[in-house]
Amino acid sequence: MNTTTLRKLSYFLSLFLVVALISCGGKKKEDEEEAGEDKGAATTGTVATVDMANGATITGTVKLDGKAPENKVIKMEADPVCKAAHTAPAMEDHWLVGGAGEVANTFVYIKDGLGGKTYAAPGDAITLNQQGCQYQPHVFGVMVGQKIKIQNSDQTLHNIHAHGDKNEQFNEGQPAGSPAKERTMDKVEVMVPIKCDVHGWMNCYAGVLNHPFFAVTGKDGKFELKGVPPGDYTVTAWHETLDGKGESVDMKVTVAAKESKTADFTLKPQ
Ligand SMILES: [Cu+2]
Repeated sequence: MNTTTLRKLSYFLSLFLVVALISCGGKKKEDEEEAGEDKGAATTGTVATVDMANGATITGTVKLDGKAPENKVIKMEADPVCKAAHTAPAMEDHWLVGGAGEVANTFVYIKDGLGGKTYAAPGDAITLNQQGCQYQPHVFGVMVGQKIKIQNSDQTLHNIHAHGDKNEQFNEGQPAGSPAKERTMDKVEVMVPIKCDVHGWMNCYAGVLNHPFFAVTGKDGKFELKGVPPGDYTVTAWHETLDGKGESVDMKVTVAAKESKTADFTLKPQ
């Protein structure tokens, strides 16, 4: 082989290598894109199920640091039916605090860390009752698409007005004796205030999530989140007295499969 032939061979070999490298690079990129699509489908396009057998449990108590502000008596004279429904004076229910500072009606939920997973709503409805011209429950969680069954147990007219920012508002009268209404909310929103336009003191809150890892503390201040997938989370405690003040209390919690972790929250009286 003479020098010219060698040069030509070397040129074609280089060209071949460049083409081969480009092809490999392109293939790698395609593979990455496909993997990305698959990952996306796994985290955002599919509906996850709760694995109770392998999931972790996060439990805790919400306590108040300080003395609870006193609830005021609700003046129900404007509607004799409401007043007659109470043998003792009806009290506001902004603060339900136990002897050791346990705070009820705190909405505790996973705010971040589920990687965009969504979960199917349960078939069972959440019942929101209007009784004695107060809402029962005062704070509740509901999943996106889950039915909220709204009952009027009072012999008077109520008007349910949901003041969501992201969810469509609804504003409907419900006369005494009328059947329960069923409504759903279709956007994640913590919290949606619900009020009665007839009785100005009536208010409650719905926490709307696309996953089931939420709870409302009872009178013992306790909550439990079960079946939580292993991961790093922001768990948040919301209380109505913090609402509108730009605050809720966040806590970082990491859980492994089947692990039990404690996350105790302390609220400051507002
Ligand atoms: Cu009312």
